Amino acid sequence: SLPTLAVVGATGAVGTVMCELLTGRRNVWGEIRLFASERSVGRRVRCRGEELTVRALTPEALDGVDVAMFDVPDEVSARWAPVAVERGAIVVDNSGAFRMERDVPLVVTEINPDEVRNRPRGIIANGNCTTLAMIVAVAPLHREYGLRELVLASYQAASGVGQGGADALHAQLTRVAGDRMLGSRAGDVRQAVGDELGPFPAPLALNVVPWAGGLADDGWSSEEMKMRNESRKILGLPDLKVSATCVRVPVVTGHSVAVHAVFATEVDAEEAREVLRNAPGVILVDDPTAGEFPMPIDAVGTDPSWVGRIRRALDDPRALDLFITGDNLRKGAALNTAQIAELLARELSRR
Ligand code: 2RA
Repeated sequence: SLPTLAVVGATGAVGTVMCELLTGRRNVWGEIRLFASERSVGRRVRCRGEELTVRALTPEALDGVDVAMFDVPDEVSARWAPVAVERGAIVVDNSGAFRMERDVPLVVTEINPDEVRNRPRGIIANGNCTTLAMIVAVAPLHREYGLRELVLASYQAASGVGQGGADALHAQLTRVAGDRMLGSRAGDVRQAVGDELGPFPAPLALNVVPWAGGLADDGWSSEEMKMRNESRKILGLPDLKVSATCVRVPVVTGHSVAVHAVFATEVDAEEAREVLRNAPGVILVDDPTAGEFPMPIDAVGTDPSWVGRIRRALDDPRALDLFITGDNLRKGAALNTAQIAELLARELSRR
């Protein structure tokens, strides 16, 4: 019989995309159970052509679950993932709670799928959405040239912080619409946006905000630390040099990253394009004169990482500059989680 799947956090931004994905992908699941926080319990949600009732998370409700996907805040995963494991499930966790733990593999299905078997705690972690979009395209270049250093700048969408982020951006855009003078005087956008900041530290409409996540050490943001630490772990390069600047931009969905990647050997832009053309999970969009480059408005709702603007650095024959965009709710979250879970479903049905 097919394994039973639980989706914990089924009504959030990522959970909603997860239900869409489960509807569209090849079905490998028996029963699907949806869980969410108290205020969504009882809601009817369509998933895989069925109308499912959202349940409250209790230890007993997890009995009989084979694979549990968690798309919830860190503290909810930290508390409930071990409960799901106790009840017999393998957990695929999309939060940051376990990613850097030594005995929890951090899996990107195009890069290190075999790591799913290395799960002494019964937990497998999914990467942060900004890291994921970028790493899917950087890994094949690493295999070709041997990565030494990454200098990154992110352009992150509002939905990266969940549905509340996307809602706040839309509300702000309504407040600033129509006034053609807005943005030409210091403070005028702040005034127009008023108290509609949502989860952001400053207005996002008509602005860019060089801050994502919380404060880590020495002025770095937690998001910048995640890009560094997760890239190292996924690629198996503990000494990789990584410097990231994470920036929130007024985009609803689709995280982009400008990448300066330094390698061990000389690189060639056309050869790099060929590598990326053949890489799984990547789509090459690199014809600037035809207006073709990776952009969130095109990448949203799609599975691959879009890669373009590939250039060899003018001052370093071992370095490439490129631009990557990926749907932060798909490969950045729900899709990679679903892909990991499907590897587990295959393993379970072989038993
Ligand atoms: C963000 N990557 O965009 C983070 C968290 N999912 O805010």
